[in-house]
Amino acid sequence: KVTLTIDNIKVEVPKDYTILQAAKLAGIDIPTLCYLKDINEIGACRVCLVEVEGARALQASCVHPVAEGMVVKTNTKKVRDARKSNVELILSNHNRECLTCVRNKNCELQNIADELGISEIPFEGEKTETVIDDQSYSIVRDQSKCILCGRCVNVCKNVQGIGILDFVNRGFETRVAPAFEKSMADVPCIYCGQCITACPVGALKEKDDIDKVWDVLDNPDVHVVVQTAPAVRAALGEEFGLPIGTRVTGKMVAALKRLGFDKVYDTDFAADLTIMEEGTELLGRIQNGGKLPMITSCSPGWIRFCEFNYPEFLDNLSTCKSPQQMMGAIIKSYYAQKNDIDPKNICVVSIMPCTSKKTESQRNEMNVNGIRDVDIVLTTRELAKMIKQARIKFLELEDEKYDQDLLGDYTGAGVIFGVTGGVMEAALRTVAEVLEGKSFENVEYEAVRGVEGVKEATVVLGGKEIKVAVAHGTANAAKVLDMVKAGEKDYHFIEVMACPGGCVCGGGQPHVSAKTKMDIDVKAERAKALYEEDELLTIRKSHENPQIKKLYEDFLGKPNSHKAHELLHTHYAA
Ligand code: HC1
Ligand code: SF4
Repeated sequence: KVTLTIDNIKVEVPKDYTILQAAKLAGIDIPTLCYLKDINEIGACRVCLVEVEGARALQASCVHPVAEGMVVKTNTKKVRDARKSNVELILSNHNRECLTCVRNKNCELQNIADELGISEIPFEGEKTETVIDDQSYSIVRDQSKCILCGRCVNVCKNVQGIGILDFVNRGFETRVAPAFEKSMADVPCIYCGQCITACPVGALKEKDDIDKVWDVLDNPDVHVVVQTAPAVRAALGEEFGLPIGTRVTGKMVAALKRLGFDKVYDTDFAADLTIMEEGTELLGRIQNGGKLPMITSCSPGWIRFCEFNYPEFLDNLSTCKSPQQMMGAIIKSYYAQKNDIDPKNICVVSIMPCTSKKTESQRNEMNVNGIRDVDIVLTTRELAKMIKQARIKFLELEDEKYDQDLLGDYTGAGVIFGVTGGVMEAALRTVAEVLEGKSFENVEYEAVRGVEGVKEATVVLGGKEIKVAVAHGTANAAKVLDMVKAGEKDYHFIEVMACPGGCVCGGGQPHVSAKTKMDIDVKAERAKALYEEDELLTIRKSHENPQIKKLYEDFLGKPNSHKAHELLHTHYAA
C-alpha cells in the first residue's frame, strides 16, 4: 500500500494503482476519453491530465502509477486549460455533424466537450476526408468521426484475439482501419461488434435496417412476424433510462405489438428447439463414436472465427442452425402451413443483441428451398430507435405477453441462452434426464455460470463422465481450442460465445459509457436479469416445452429426423 494526497485528500491505495484509480477511490472524478477499463489504458488522448508535484509536465492519470507521498492536483487552471485544448484539438479535426450522428446525446466526446465548457473551436484544422465503409451487412465505419483513441483496436486485438482494426499510416494521415484500408467486408472480421461497443463516438456503428422494417410494417400484403433474442430483454430498458440489468420482457412485447407486428414470438422457443436437436446430436456423437468435442454453433461471430482461424475444427461444430435461424425456418414452414399463409408473404424480423446476426441471416445456407429463414435483423439499439420514432412511451407501457399460439411457449433453459454458460446449462438439463431416464429437481449448474473467461466442469451422466468447457470472447475460445489441439484436454462438449459475457454484452446492445464501465460489471448485471427470468418460469427444461413436443408430434417427427435436418441444420465453409 502507498499513501498519496489528491486535491488535499489523503488516500491509501495498493501500490500498483494508477492515479486515476486512486482518485476514484477518493471519490474524485477525473475525465477520460480514450481510457476503457482493462482494455485501453494507453494515455493517448491526454484528457485525464493532472498535476503531479515535482513533475515538469502534466501527467496522464490513467497510466501514471501512484507513489508514496505523491501530491496530485486534478482541478487547477493549468489542468483545465490543457484538457480543454486537447479536446479542442480533437474537435478541430472531427466531423461535427452531431445532429445527424447515430451517437448524438450518447457520445463520449460530445459529453466531455460539454463538461469542459467548450462552446467554440478556436481553430479549424485540416479535416480527415469522409470515407464511409458500409459494404458489410453488419458494420459501418466512418473515418471522419474517428478520434484515434484506439479503443476498438485493443478490444479487437486483445479481447477478441483478432486484430482487424489497427493504426495505419503516420502523422496527419494516421487512420484506424483494417490493413491496407480494406473494407470490413473483405477482411476476416467476425462482425461481433465489440469494436462498436468500445467506440466512444459515431465512427463505428451497425448497418441501419430500420427503414426496411417500417416498409414491411406499412405493407398490408406482408405478414410480419418478429422474434426477440433472449438477451434483448436484459438491456433494452437502458435506452429508456432504466438501470443496467433491468428486465423489460413485458414492456418490450407491448412495444412490439404497438409497432404493428402481426405476431410477436420469443427466440427462446427456438432455443428450446436447438437443445432438442443439439442434445440429440451430442448423444449420437458420444454413443456412435462421432467427432468430439462437439462445439456449439449458435453464435455467428464464433462460426466465422472458426471458419477463418480454426478450419480443422469445422467438423466439431454442431450442425444445428442458431435459434434465430431455426425460428425463421419454423415460421416459414410449420407456422405458415398451420395458418395457411404463403411463406413468400411472410417477413421474419429478428431483434438481436448482435451485429453478426445480420450477416448470419444473409448467409447462402440460411434458407429452405430458396426462402430465407430470416429477412431483417435489428439490434437492440435499433429497436429502441424505432420505439422512439413511434413516440411510444416505453416506461409507461403495461406488460404484455408474447403471442401464445404454436410457437409461444418457452422455458428457463431458452432464456439463459443469452448469457455465457447458458447454452451448456440448458443442454445439460435435458441431456442429463435423457441419459438418466429420470427427472431432476436441481437444474442449476453453477460450475458453468459466472464471468470467468474459460469455465470447465465434469458431470457424471448415466454412469459416464461428460467433460465440458465454456468460453466467451474469441480469444478465450482460441485458448480452449489450442489446448484441445495440443491434446491437453479431451472435452465432450464446448460452448463458445463470440462476445465476452455472451449475448448480453453483444455488439448490438445499448452503449454503456467508459465511466459507467468503471463502476459496474455490465456482464454480471445483465446476466442476473436472465437468471431471474429462468427462476420465475415454471418450466425450465427445453424437452418439457409443450409446444416443442407438439411441433415434433405434428410436423418434425423426431429430433434429428430427415425433416429436422432439412429445416434446422446447416454446414460450414472452410
Ligand atoms: Fe444470442 Fe442465441 S443466445 S446467439 O447470444 O443462441 O444474438 O440473446 O438470440 O440465435 O436463442 C444472440 C442472444 C440469440 C441465437 C438464442
Ligand atoms: Fe474486430 Fe469484432 Fe470489430 Fe470485426 S466486429 S473489427 S472482429 S471487434
